[in-house]
Amino acid sequence: MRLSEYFLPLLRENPSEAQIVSHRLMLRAGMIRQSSAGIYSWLPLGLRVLKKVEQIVREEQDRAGAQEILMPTIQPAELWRESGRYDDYGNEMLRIRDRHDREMLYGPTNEEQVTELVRTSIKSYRDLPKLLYHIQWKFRDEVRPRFGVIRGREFLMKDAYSFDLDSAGAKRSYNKMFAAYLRTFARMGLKAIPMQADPGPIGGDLSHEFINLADAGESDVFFDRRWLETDIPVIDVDYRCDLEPIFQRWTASYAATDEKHDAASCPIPEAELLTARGQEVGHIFYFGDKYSRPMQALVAGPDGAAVPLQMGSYGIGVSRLPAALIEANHDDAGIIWPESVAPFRVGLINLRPADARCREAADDLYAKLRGAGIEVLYDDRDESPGAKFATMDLIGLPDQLVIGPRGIAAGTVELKHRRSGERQEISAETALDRVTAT
Ligand code: 5CA
Repeated sequence: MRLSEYFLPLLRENPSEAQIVSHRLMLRAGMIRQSSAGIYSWLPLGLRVLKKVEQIVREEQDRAGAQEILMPTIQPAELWRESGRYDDYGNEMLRIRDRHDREMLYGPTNEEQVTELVRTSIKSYRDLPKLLYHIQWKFRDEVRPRFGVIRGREFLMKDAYSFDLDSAGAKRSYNKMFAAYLRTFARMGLKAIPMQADPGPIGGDLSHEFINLADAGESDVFFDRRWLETDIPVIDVDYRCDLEPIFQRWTASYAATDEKHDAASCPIPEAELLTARGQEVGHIFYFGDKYSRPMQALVAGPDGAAVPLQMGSYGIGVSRLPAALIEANHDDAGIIWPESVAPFRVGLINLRPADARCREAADDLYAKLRGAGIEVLYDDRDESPGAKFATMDLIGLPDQLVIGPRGIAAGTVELKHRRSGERQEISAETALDRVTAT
């Protein structure tokens, strides 16, 4: 993509409405634009990141055996009356009437809708277990939408739902999602610590939040100091095996959110306990028959008796993640994208587009990078070198390739690694090899 043609509305000044670094940088780097409170448009650069995040989430859901569906954003009120949540949900729910005066709502979550889907399709334990997910926009009329896409009113969520015959089966499904979440966040280079959590309005008695430690976090969290030294790798998981050891391993060190933590019953001594702020990037719940019982989602067990399905639900804040990733990956000059979610792999800068030799060399390298399947943003604009460097640092692509008259004379280009700041003068061929190697 040529920057001269790209829709990248950068902001020079720090926007006054942005209180935290990720919100500031997303606005300045032309990733998002606010439409109204807590509601955003995603511009080309931001949408690329959102899609990469979404794709990693999708691949790991698929790998765990979850099947993708797509349920509507608009739901009928009757379903929520059946579960008893229509009134409970209060002002956070956006309630709508259609032209026939039927009560509808913009879904804040989908437990009811997916339960209705399954109760009319699955009648026997032989069709279990099932794990279904979708990646769909939600609306919650939050009291305080803030921090950009971190707490939006309209936001993109991955929500998965599990259906099992009994609680042992439901725990196996819970463990699958638990392991899938460890892999998902690790692939994004994000350390998201699983913490015991309060299930809130979703319900149930077993629940974990996956928390990215960040000063700008909205939750207070309490955890064993060992977590600071523990990295969460992309673990190998065979989803056909018993995953309880993985669950045990990654919940062995104490970690709990504010609502769940109780100083009196905390199992570790105060000297080992740390407290910090965190951002919730995922939340998983086991709530048994909370929805299946009132909604009569029953299956026949092996003895022929009808029992309510055992269910869990599993959310990831897809549109919150780009911001959480920026909180964890930035410096004074701007964003530093992890490779797996970077909007482009390489930024190519032509320092002197008016110079025929520079243009020829830069066009040639641009063609070769694209030929090698590398996503590249090519700064071919007629701007000062300083402005070009600042733009590339701000938008945070993992590697920068710089072509200028001095390099042309020496037969080299400059390769700058955004995260380390390391620079090398190398031939264009070597640079091509380097960026295609990873
Ligand atoms: N039905 C369950 C799980 S599928 C559910 O709704 N869980 S949740 O309420 O915890 O939301 C799931 C995830 O969505 C959260 O972990 C968080 O990352 C994200 N999320 C929740 N509210 C917002 C919001 N207002 N803006 C952006 N992301 C949000």
